[in-house]
Amino acid sequence: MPSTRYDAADSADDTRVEGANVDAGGHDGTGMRIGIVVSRFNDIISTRLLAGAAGALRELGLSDGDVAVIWVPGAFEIPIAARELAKGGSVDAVVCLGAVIRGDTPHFDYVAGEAAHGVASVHVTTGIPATFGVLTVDSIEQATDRAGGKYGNKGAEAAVAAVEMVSLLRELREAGEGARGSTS
Ligand code: INI
Repeated sequence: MPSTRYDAADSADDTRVEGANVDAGGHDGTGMRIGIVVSRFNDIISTRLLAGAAGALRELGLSDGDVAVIWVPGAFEIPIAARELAKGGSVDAVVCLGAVIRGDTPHFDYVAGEAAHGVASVHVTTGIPATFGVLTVDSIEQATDRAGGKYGNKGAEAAVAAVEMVSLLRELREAGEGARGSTS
């Protein structure tokens, strides 16, 4: 089982900063619905990222039925699938997974850049958090190190970030509604 590099003791639930009002989401994913969009290109890496993400979501209390996995051809196609999932209303967050590995041409920059901008635009335009577990690396070795190797599993980290963001946004939205209610 790939390492998740996630330790409940480091959970954002326990975040305290002297003199600052730090609000951070929790890590209880029970009852959340999460979509995972994963690219087939470099699937030797993306399947490991997917295993890491699925394992982390299970650890955080989601049942397998609450996790939808959507495959796309490459990282370039991740944003449009993530956006459709987010707009569809069937998920609370989308975890985006893939591996873009630098070659000898500028292709890498276009694919990696569009994947990153596209995923960021999903949460900006839909209000549904979309997390970025797409590796952008120079070599297959660097990718392996980050897909369950010596630098952990970025798929698991993106899954933990998704649960944390769903929880945080719920808190912020409830607080916003409370504040509006108290002035009316
Ligand atoms: N897609 C990836 O996910 N990773 C890559 O490293 C990659 N490279 O190197 O070309 C890649 N290209 C395919 C791209 O994402 C699209 O699927 C393709 O261009 C069709 O639109």
